[in-house]
Amino acid sequence: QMDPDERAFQERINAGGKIEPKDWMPDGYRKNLIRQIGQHAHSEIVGQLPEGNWITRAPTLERKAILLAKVQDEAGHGLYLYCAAETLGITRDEMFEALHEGRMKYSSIFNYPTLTWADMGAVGWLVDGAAIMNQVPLQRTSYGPYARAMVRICKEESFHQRQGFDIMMKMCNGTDAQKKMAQDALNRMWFPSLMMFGPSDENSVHSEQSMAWKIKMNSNDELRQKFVDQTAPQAEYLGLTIPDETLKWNDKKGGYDFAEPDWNEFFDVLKGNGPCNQERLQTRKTAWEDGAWVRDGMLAHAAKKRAMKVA
Ligand code: FAQ
Repeated sequence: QMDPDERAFQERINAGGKIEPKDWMPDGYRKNLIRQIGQHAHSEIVGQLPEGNWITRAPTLERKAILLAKVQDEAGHGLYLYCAAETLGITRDEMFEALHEGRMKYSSIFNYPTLTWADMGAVGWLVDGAAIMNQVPLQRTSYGPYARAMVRICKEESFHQRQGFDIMMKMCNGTDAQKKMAQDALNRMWFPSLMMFGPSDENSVHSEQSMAWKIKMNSNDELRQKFVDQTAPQAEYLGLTIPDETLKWNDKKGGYDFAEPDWNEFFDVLKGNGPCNQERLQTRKTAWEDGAWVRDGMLAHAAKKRAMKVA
């Protein structure tokens, strides 16, 4: 028997209503949202690292300016998302602590290295492409602050995706060596990009409840299929080959058949054993420790100002 508060809450969600920070909400709704928004925020912040790696080595001034702006946008996305999570009663410090202690995750994709300039193209094209596929529906998510944060984030992500595709086009129309680099980046990024949508529906622990609460609007497999359907023709346009021999248009289902990623690899990366997990987490911890003097200084300044007001 559903509690009357919970029933009213579910009815409001079913009718397309938004839940706002001060509204009553079930404990599980709050917890699940903190988990998802917090992990999303961490992904944006950790997600700066693979591309940050190439800012100093961008091939032209224009490419450098674009990449710098893109990486800065990701910082902004992280900050709006931390704010959205804070409206649910968790502090930013608590979320950082959970990240640093391995109690909160960030997207598996950022545990892979970016080895060549073509990876900047592949990340924008595929990783931002997958992110948009997942985030456009989240603009209609039931929690108001999260839905509103998604509107601006999606606009910026579309620009990111276009800039990635533009790098790929340039490289694919370049020398043989450049085209080879583009193909190599696609080969390495393809399956990790498919993993961004999460485990298959049957192994997704949160999907059912999250979809009932409209914290999530689509299942992991639904979005993965849409991503493949969108991306396969783009690869063809670039003259690149997706590293999946089974990839084939299926007229009956109106979508592509494709190979699943290696789920053992996925769960292993989640456990911390991906190629860059340790490096990424250590970079974040070091940044936090190195920033301690700034936080201390600001707190001391605020305390001094407060004391002056009292006096
Ligand atoms: N990586 O039950 P489910 C970006 C975990 S975009 C790591 O299916 P759920 C932009 C999951 O947390 C990337 N962990 O989970 C950018 C859960 O573990 P938990 C971020 C994953 O939440 C681009 C367990 O597996 N986007 O950053 C992954 O219903 C370029 C069971 O899974 C978002 O976060 C994974 N790939 O569905 C930045 C979007 N998949 O928490 C820089 C919002 C699953 O119980 C450069 N989030 N897990 O310990 C979502 O839509 C969902 O949370 C999913 C996962 C779809 C990611």
